[in-house]
Amino acid sequence: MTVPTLKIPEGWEDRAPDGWDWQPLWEALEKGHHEFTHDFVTNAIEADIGPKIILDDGLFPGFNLQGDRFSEQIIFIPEMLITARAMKAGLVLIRPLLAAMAEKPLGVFVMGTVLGDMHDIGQNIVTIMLENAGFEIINLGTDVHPDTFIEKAIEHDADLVGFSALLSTTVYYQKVTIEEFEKAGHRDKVKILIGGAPTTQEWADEIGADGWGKDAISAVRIARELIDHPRQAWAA
Ligand code: B12
Repeated sequence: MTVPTLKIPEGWEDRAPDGWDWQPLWEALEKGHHEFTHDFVTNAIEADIGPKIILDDGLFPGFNLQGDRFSEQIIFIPEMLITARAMKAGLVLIRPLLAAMAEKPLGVFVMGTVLGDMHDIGQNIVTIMLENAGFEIINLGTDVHPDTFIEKAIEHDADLVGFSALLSTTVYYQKVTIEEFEKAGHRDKVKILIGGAPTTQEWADEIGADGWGKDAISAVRIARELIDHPRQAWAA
C-alpha cells in the first residue's frame, strides 16, 4: 500500500499574490470544513486570483489527498463525503466567474451522471469548463434515469448530451442510455459525449458514443469539434 501524500502544485507561489498561502485551504479540504472553504475561496476571489488557479492550486490538492486515501481504504465514505461537500462549496463560487467570461452560447449541453452513480465532482468540473468555453449547461445531477436524459434533451433542444460514470458497474448505463435514445428515435438529434475514470475511447466506440473525454480539457475540445458538425434539427 502506498501512503498518500499532499501533492503541492509546482510553482503555485508564482500564481498567487505575495504572501499568499494555500495551506489552510488544502487542510480545510482534507478535513472537510466547507464553511472555511467557502470563506477562503471568497478571499481568493477578492484577492483577484483567477478561478482556474483557485481550482488547481487551492481546491484540488486537499481533495486529491483524501481521494487517494479513499482509494487506499484509509478513509471511508463519511470522510470522503465531507471533503466532497467542501469541494462543492468552493466550486459553487468559481462557477459563475468562469461562466461570466464566456460569450454567446455555442450550444446547449445536457450533462448528468448515469443511473445508480452518485459521483458528481468530475462532471461538475467538466460543466464549469464547458460553461467557460461558451456552452449553455443543463446539469441534471447524479443518478439520472435514461428517460430523464431524453426528456431534458428534448425540452432544452440540446445539441450535446454528456454521461458521466465513475463505477465499473454504472458505465453499463452509458450504453443503456444511448440505446434508449435510439429506441426513442432521438439518437441522431444529439451528439453524445461520455466520460469518467473507468471509461476509455474503446468503450465509447463500442457503445456508439460520438466522443470520449479523458478530462475537462479534452471534454471542451471534443464538444467544440462535435458542435461544428451539423446535427439533424429537432423534428416533430
Ligand atoms: C469522491 C468519491 C466518492 C464520493 C462521491 C462524492 C461526490 N459528490 O461526487 C462518495 C463518498 C459518495 C463515493 C461513493 C462511492 N464510491 Co467513490 N470515489 C470517490 C473518489 C475518491 C474521487 C472521485 C472524484 O471525484 N474524482 C475527481 C474527479 C475530478 O475526477 P473524475 O470524476 O474522474 O472526472 C474527470 C474525468 O473522468 C472526466 N469526466 C468525468 N465525467 C465526465 C463526463 C463527460 C461527459 C466527460 C466528457 C468527461 C468526464 O473529467 C473530469 C475532470 O477531469 C474516487 C477515487 C479516485 N481517487 O478517483 C472513488 C471511486 C470512484 N469510488 C469508488 C467506489 C467503489 C464507491 C462506492 C461504491 C463505495 C461504497 N463501498 O459504497 C460508492 C458508490 C456510491 C454510488 N452509488 O455512486 C471506486 C470505484 C471503483 C470502480 N472502478 O468501480 C473508486 C475508484 C475508489 C476506489 N479505488 O475504490 N465516492
